[in-house]
Amino acid sequence: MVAPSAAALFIHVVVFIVALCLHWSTFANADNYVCQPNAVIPPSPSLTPFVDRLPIPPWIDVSAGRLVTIGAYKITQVLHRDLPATTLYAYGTSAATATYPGPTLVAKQNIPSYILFENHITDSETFLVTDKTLTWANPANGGVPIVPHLHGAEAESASDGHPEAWFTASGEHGPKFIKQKYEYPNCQPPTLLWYHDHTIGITRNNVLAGLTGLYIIRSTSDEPDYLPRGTNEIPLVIQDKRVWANGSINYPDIGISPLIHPSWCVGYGGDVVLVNGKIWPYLEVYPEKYRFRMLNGANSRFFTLSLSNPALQWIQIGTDGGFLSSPIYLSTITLAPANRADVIIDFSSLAVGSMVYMNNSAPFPFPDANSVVSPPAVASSVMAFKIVSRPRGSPAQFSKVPTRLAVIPEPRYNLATDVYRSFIFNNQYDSNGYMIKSLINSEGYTDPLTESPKLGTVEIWDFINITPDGHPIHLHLISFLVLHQQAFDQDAYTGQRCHLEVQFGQPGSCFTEPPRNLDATQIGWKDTVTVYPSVVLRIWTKWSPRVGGDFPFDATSGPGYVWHCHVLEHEDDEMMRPLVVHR
Ligand SMILES: *[C@@H]1O[C@H](CO)[C@@H](O)[C@H](O)[C@H]1NC(C)=O
Ligand SMILES: *[C@@H]1O[C@H](CO)[C@@H](O)[C@H](O)[C@H]1NC(C)=O
Ligand SMILES: [Cu+2]
Repeated sequence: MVAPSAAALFIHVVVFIVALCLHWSTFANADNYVCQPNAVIPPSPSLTPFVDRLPIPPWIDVSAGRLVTIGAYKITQVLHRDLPATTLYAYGTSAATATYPGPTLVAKQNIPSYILFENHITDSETFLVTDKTLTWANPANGGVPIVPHLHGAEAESASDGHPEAWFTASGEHGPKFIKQKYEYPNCQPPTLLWYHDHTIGITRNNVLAGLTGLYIIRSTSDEPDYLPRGTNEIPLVIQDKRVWANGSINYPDIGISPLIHPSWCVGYGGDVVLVNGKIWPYLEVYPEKYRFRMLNGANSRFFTLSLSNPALQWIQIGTDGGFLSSPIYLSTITLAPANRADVIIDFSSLAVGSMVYMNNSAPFPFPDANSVVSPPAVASSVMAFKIVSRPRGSPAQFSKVPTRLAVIPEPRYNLATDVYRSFIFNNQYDSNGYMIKSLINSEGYTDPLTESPKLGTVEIWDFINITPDGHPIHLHLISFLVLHQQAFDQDAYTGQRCHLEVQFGQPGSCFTEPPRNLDATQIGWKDTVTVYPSVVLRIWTKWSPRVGGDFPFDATSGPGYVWHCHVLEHEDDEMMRPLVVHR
């Protein structure tokens, strides 16, 4: 590891001291989590798993250059055979066809798509309680403000779904609103993106209510044509919820520190897992290869996914930002909120009639479940696969696992000349020791802009996590590469008995290990990466398009971008910072 520049060191030390001043005495009850003991969140009714067929959201081709209109509607949808219909907010082309998750929008590389987003939700306020003590949209005329963000897209900021670019059904706009007709140039490698609501202070409500959908960029040049396709390419939107017996979503309405934030909770742990909007569904598959385009669309929950048949492995071919350089074979895949995985499962050795279960073993909260959560937010089942034979006369699909996929460049940088920034993730606690905020260098969304990278330059960012939680950090506009992570002694660091500027092995270093090799969740192009507690994670950013050259839009114009934690409860309570690029 190369030592940071003198200027960077100076900034780092200042930040360190500020963080200590505010938070020195506040680590006591760090693991009092979610909404305990102030609110008891009852479990969902007991439901039989694997009785509903996996729905496939409608596909909409957005590559024809025509304007596609996607509205947000209030709908009801049956989430499980034995539950009454649930009230949701959902995207679709009409009230009658809106679905949770919304339609999968399919774009072609280098062909712009034009989406007009509309808000048809006429409720006077969201049906999941709004915590009005947070920084939030707060429309003067009421209503449910929405603003869709296409996660992972290289897009102009006026089309990026800035948190303050919201709009209501009655036509009221947030202060950063420019337009509702968004343009996505799709000038980036083929991958799975997703669109979801991003409204300031109520993103967690709107996403849990159903405002989520997938967006695929396809490429004829950069994507092998022999991958599993058609009926053998299946999108999987994985989310957790808690439901009442009447079908309604159970989201706590009393917060962990109600005198400060009446209903805000530090996380949301559901006890049922939905895939494509059904609780514990099943999918019939032929004994062939399948390509699954998986998204963790949960508010807070991480998933560590495994397959119950030991003959099967995950063959991961892609991550958030597109293809890996070559496939990796894994027994588990961990997805933080907002992470995607492009995987192949080869069912061809399995007998017709057999079942395969997709299970989850990630702790909640992540990565340390030793917190007070009642009842335990266990969600170990995800979905099932039933092997069935192809109908007579229908030929098996030929497909294969590629050996080489994409060229991932070697990240080049020079800490003496490139901009270096470091960020300490710290929590704020109330006088009883209950967490009330997650912050970045003790700053939240409304604090002044500090991240303004120059177009075309490389910047090295260090994320230093002194909280008990893993934070999936998402940057808008660009994808990045992880350089490494290193564990450090959190107590010694916060007690100022050591330094992160000193390399591992040198006297006075806080590091407890040399820089680690990347794990499977860190390789390839990322737009969201998890920073574990007591870890410094270093990323390489380049503020230009992935394919090189200049952005096909003015990235410096419009309301700008944001970067934030993708635990939506954290994002909604200030773990988000403005991001504006300059020339
Ligand atoms: C569903 O049940 C919960 C818990 O009893 C209640 O708070 C909620 O109002 C009910 N929702 C509807 C739509 O009846
Ligand atoms: C996976 O899920 C299935 C179905 O719910 C269950 O029978 C099995 O025990 C689970 N396996 C593990 C390792 O948890
Ligand atoms: Cu977080």
